[in-house]
Amino acid sequence: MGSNLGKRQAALRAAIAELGRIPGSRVAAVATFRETEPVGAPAGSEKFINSAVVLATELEPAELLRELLRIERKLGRTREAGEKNGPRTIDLDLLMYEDEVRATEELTLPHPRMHERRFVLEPLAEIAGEVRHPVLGRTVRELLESLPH
Ligand code: PH2
Ligand code: MG
Ligand code: MG
Repeated sequence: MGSNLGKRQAALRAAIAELGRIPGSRVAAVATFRETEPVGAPAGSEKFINSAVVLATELEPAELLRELLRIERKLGRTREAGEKNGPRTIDLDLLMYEDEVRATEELTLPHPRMHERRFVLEPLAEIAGEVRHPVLGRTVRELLESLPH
């Protein structure tokens, strides 16, 4: 999860509360909030606050994704046409779902860029360091340790 627009910490806290209200779901772990430099975002973008959560859920991946998009909208996320990586009040990305591997138009699992992003791997390692990436065959901790410095 990330935010680089408006009240960033409040947006993350509100998102965590909403995640816990998804039917059949429970927030099992929350990583420390970290301020991070924007990666691949338009020049002059504000810093992000990033975190990650482990969600225990009975929902299927596609159902869960719909809930994440609903929460993004509820918390004021807008998507400007043609504006890739524009500033966002809240971004909720589904990184991994058990050992699920898929690439459909609506959802790619694991998240295709998670293994190259420190702002993802650092919080994730804190709460799910021993979870193994089902395509790369390495744990989150190993992926973090192999990032270039
Ligand atoms: N999200 C992006 C693009 N760049 N940079 C940081 N630091 N944190 C993010 O969450 C982030 C980003 C696309 O979603
Ligand atoms: Mg994202
Ligand atoms: Mg997103």
